Amino acid sequence: MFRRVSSAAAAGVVAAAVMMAGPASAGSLQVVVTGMDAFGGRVHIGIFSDPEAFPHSGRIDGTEVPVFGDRVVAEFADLPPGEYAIAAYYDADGDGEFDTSALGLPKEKYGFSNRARGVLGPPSFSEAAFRVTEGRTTVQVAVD
Ligand SMILES: [Ca+2]
Repeated sequence: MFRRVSSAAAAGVVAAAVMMAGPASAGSLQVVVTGMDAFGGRVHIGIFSDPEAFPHSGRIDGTEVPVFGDRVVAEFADLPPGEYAIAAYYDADGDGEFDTSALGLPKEKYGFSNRARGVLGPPSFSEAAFRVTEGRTTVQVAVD
């Protein structure tokens, strides 16, 4: 009986500590994108958390990084811990669009977290998903 009371009290202390931590409980995410084969253009990186919408909509954060070499690095701060997936593409001609052929086939390089590759379409969220925890998480994405 005493044991039960003390563990409940301990849980209360932990809960209070977590609540007081506030923004410190958020994670940061470093995304490293590789596979660009030219100088110029921009890498577009999108972060998703909605399994139903990925990767067509529901982008919760994202950025564009100019390409001056074979890799770019982007940092995202204040992400609540949880599951995320990344979609990235290399906008080689810098027109702000992911270029596709008349048949809808990609003409520019793209990639997802976990090196996920869909068959006849993008991968599912679960195939590309990774976990962000408190502290820093680094994820690599190769465009191809
Ligand atoms: Ca383009």
